[in-house]
Amino acid sequence: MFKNKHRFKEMFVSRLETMHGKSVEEATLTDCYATLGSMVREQLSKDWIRTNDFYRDEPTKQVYYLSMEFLLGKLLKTNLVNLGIRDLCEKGLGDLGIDLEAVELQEPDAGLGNGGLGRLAADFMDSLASLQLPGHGCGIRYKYGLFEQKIVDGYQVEVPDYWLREGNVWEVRKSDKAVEVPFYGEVISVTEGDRIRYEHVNYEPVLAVPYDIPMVGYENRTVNSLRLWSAESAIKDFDFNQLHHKNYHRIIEYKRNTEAISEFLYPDDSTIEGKMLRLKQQYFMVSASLQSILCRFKRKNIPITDLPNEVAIHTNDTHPVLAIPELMRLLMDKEGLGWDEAWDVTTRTISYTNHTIMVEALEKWPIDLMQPLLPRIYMIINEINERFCQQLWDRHPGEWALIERMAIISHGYVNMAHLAVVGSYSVNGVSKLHSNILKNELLSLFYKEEPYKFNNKTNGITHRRWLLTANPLLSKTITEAIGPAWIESPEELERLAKYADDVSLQNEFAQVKQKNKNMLAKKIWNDYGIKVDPASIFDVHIKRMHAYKRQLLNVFHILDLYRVLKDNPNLSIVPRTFLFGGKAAPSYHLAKSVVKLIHTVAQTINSDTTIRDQLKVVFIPNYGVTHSEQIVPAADVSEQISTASKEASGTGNMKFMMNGALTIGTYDGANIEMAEAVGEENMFLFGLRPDEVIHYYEHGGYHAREMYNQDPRLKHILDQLVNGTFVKEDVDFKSIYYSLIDYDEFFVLKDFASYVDAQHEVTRQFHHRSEWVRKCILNVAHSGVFSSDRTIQQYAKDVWRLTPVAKLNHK
Ligand code: B1H
Repeated sequence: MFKNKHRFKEMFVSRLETMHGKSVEEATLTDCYATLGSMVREQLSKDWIRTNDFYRDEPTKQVYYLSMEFLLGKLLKTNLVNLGIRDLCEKGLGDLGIDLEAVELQEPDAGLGNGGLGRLAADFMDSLASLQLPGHGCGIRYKYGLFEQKIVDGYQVEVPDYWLREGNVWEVRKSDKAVEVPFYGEVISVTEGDRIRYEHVNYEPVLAVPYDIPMVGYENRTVNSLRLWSAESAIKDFDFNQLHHKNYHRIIEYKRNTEAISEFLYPDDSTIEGKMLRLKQQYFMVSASLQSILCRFKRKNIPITDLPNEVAIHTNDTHPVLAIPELMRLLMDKEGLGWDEAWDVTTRTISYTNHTIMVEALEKWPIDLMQPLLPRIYMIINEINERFCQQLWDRHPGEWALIERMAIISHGYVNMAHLAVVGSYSVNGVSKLHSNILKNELLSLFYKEEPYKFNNKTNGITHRRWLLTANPLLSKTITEAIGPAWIESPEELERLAKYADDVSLQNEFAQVKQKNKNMLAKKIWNDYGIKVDPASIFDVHIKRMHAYKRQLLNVFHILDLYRVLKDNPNLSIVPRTFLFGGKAAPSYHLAKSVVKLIHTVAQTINSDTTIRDQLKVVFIPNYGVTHSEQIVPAADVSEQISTASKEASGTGNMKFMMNGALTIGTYDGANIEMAEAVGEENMFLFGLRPDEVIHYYEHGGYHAREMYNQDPRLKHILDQLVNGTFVKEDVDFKSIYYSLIDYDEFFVLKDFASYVDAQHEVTRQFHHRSEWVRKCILNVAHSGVFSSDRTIQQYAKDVWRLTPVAKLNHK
C-alpha cells in the first residue's frame, strides 16, 4: 500500500475525501492525523492478524504482562518509524504542503499511567515486539487518563484528561471476546462424590469488553497486542419494563457503578489509599485477563496442567497480584482441579516484580473491604495464608513472631506483597541496589525461606523511541560515526567510546545538542512566553513530584545561587536554565506546595533584572511522555537526586544518559549501574550512600535542626520560606519548612552541602567544552546496556523462558 510516495499521496488524498469530505487545502491537522492514522492501522493489520494466527497455531509460549498502567504516549510516530515508512510519509505529505511532525503532534497522549512504572510497561511492549517475542499487555482502558495539570497562580489544578474525545484510531473493540467478572454475592459449597466444589452465586456481573491495540515491532512484521478492558453493564437487553418498576433506581445505580470501574486511572504514584474502586479495578482487570488467557489456551486442547509450559503471567507490582487467587479460582471452580494441582500450576505460572520499598506504596487491603466484594477470592487467599503459616510453623515451630511478620493476612489486612512472593515462582527488583534491598531488608524473611525465587532485572528504556525517534539529529550523528548496527543492537553504541576524543565528533555532538536546545528554547518561548538563553546550561528535573525525589534540594541550590548573585552584583557565572516538570498526586499536599514554591521562586528570579538573565527557572505544566521526548534531547544536566535507597531504579536517568546529558545524582537505583557502566568520573555523584541512609533510619542520629543551625546557607534559604520573602497573597511555605526542620525524612538538609559542591563541579566542567562533550559521548556510548531490549531478553530467558519467533520475519 505504501510502496511509493506517489501511491501514498493518492491514497492519502482519497482517504481524506472519503473520511472527512475535505480537500487537502481545507483539511485541518486533526483531519490529517485521523486520515494517516487509519491508513497506518490498515497497513499493519495484515501483520497483526498473521502474528495472531501464528501464536494461535504454533506451539509458542506466550507471556502476558499484567499492569494497571501503560503510559503509551503517542503512537503514530513510533508506528511509522517501526514500520519503516516514516520518511516516505514525510516526503509525501511534504509534497501536499503538510508537515508530518505537526500531524503527529495532534495525537493525544495515551496517559494511562502515573510515571515510571507505567512507562516501563509501554517500553517493554515495544521491546517484546521488536525482539519478536510472543508477549502481550493486559490493562484497563481508562476513559480518563492521568489528570491534566493546569497551573493557576502557581498552584496545581487537576482537570480530567478525556483522551478518547476524538476516538482512538489504534484500538479495535472485540465485543465477541467480552467476559463477565463477578463481584459481591455469596459462596456456596456443592458436594460432588468425595469432593467439595465451591460456587460463587448471586453475584453482580460486570461485562469486561476488550479493546486491542497493536504493538508494532521494529521493521520485523511482528505485531503483538495490548488488550485493554472496558467495564460495561452486563444487563444485556435493558429491560424497559423495569423503568416503571421499583428496580429502576437499582438498575441506574448498577450501570453507573459498573461503568465507573474503567473511568479513571488512580492518580497516585507511590502511595496507596485503601480505595474500594481501586480494588474493583484490580480484580476487574485480573479476572478478565485470566479468563481470556485461559480461553485462548484451552483452544489448544492440551491438559490444563500444562499451562506453565505454554503461558507465563507477569504481575507489574502488586497491583495485579489478585491474579494468584483468581487463577486458583478458575483452575479449581471452573476447570475442576484440586487445591494441590491448582497451586502447583499457579505458582509455576505467575511471576512478580516489585517496584518500590516505600511503605506507603505497599498494598494492604482491609479484609472488611475485600471479603464482601470478592468473597471467593478472599476465601482462597485465606486458605493460601493458612497453608503458608502451617508450613512456616512446621519449619519454625513456636516462632509466632516470625510467622506473624510473614503472614499474608494479619491485623485485619491482606498484605499483597506477601501474597505475591508466596504465590509466584520469581520475584525481582528493578536495579541491583533495589533487588539487594528486597533480599536484605524489605523481604528478607521471605528470601531466607525461598532464596531461589529472588533475582534482579535492571530496568531499561526503548532506544527506538528515546533515541532513534526522539532525537533524530543525534541518531544521524551516531550512525555516521559508527554505522547503523546500534539500532538493532544498542550495545553497539559502545563503539562510540573510541571516538570520544575525536574533535570532529565532539563538534558534531556539541552542535546537535545546541540545535536541540535552540528548538526547546523556541518552544518554551512560544508556549510559555519565557525567554531562556540557549547557551545556558539546561539543567532538567522532570519526574513525578515526590518528597523522596527531592525537587526541594534542587530548589534550595537555585536559591543559594540566587543569593550568591545578589550578594555579588558584578559576578558573572555560566548562565543556567532550570527546567522542572511533574505532577503531584491530587491529595499530596506537600508535593503540591513544592509546585507552588517552584513557581514562586521562578517568578522572583525570572523577573529580577539585577541578575542579568543569568538564572532562569521554568516549570513545564502537564509534564508527560511527549514533553519528555522534547526535553530530554536538549538537556545538559540530568537531575537524579532521590534520597539514596528510595528510587527503586529510575528510567528517566537512562533516557538522559542515552541522549548525552551528564547526570548529577545520588548513589540510588540504576544511577549506580550507570556509574559502573560509564565510570564515576563521567557523572556528578554526591550525597549519603544507601547504607548510611538505612543506618540512620534504623538507628537515628541525624538531627535536621542542627544542620539548619550550622550551615548559614541553609538557614538563609529556610528562613525565606517563612519570613515574608515568599509570603505573598495567601501563600506561605510553613509546611515545607517544618517538614524539614522537624524531621527531614529524606535528608534534604543533610545532602545539601554535598549537592552544592557537585553543582559547582558541574559549572566548572561545563567551562571546559571539549572535556564536557567527551563525557557526553562516553555516556551515550555506555548507555546501550540500559536498552529495554536487554531487560526483556533477561526476563524472557530467566523468568518467562520464551523463545523468539523468528519465523514471522518474512520481509
Ligand atoms: C514505581 C510505583 C507506583 N514504583 C503505586 N512504584 C502506584 C506505586 O498508583 N499507584 O498506587 C503507582 C506507581 N512506581 C516506580 O517504578 C519506581 O519509583 C521507579 O524507581 C522505577 O523506575 C519505576 C519502574 O520500575
